[in-house]
Amino acid sequence: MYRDFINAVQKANIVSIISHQNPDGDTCGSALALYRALKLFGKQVYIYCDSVIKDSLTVLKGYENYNASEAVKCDLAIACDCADADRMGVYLDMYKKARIKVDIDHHKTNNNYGNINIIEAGVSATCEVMYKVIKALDEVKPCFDDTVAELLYSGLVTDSGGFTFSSVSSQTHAIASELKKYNFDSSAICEHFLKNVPFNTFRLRARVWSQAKFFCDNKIGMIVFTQQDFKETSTCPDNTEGAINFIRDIEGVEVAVAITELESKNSFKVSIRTSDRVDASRITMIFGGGGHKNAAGCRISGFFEDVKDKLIKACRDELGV
Ligand SMILES: [Mn+2]
Repeated sequence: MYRDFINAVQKANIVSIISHQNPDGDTCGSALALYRALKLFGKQVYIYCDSVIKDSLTVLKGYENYNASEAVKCDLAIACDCADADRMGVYLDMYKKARIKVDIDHHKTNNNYGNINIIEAGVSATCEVMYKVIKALDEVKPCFDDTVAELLYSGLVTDSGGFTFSSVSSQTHAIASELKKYNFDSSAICEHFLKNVPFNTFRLRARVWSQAKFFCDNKIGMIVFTQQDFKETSTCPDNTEGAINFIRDIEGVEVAVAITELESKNSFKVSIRTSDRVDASRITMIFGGGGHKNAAGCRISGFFEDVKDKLIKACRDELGV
C-alpha cells in the first residue's frame, strides 16, 4: 500500500518534512516522528514550519531541528497534517519545487495536492496515519524506536482530545495500544498536554469564561478574547487553546464559539466546537474556513458586533433553530 512512498524515500537524497502554520501536537508529532524515522533510515532530512514552535510543544523530542537551515532544494517533500497546501506558508514554494510531493493527512477537506497522497479522511489524527507509514518503512529497514512511538502518541493524545472525540475508533485505540509497548512515559504526555495549565492561562480563562454569553436556550455558547485580555493577563493567542472545550462541555451547549481579536484592526480568528449532532466545518466553510466535523475554524474581518451576529446566525441555521 505504501510502496510508492517507500520507493520515493529510497531514491531520495534530500528529504524535507513540513508542518502546518500555527502548529499543534499532531502536525509536530507526526512530522518529528517521520523526521526521526528517516534519520534512522539513513536519509538526509530537514524539517520546517512557518511559525515559531510554541512552548507547550517543546516537550516533543527533536523540536530544535525545526527550521535549522534555510529552505533546501529537495527531491522529496512531505507535508504532514496540512489540510491544504497553503497551510505550509512560506515553505509551500520549496514543496512545489520538489521532484516528488507527498501529502500525509487526515482532514476530510484534503484535496490530494501531492503526487503521493496518503490520506485517511476522518481518522483521529495524522499520527494515526503516520504510524502505519513508519511501520511500513521499518519493515524495509528498522527505524521505529521508543522516541518515534512517544512522538506519535503525543499527536494522538492531542488531536483526539485525550481519546474523547467522535473521530476515535478501534483503530485509534489499537494504535495507541501498539505504541504503549514501547518504552516512554505516556502518562507524563497526557499530564502535559491535557492537564497542565499555566497560571496566566488560568487568569485569561477565568476572565473570558466569566463573561461567556449564551444564545438559543443555551444551545450556543460564546467566549471572546480581546487584545486587552491578553495585555492584562500577560498572555497571547496561544493561551486561548482549550478554553472553548469547557464551554462546549456545558450541559445543553451544542455549539461553542471562541472569537479572538487579532492584532490587526477588525480582524478575528474564530474557533468552533460542536456536539456530535452538529457539523462545525459547515459553519466555518461559510466564512472560507475549514476543519473537522466537531472542531473547525476560520477568520472573519469586520466590526465585532457584525462578526458576532453573522456567526450566531450561521450557528442557528446549522442547528435549525
Ligand atoms: Mn491533525
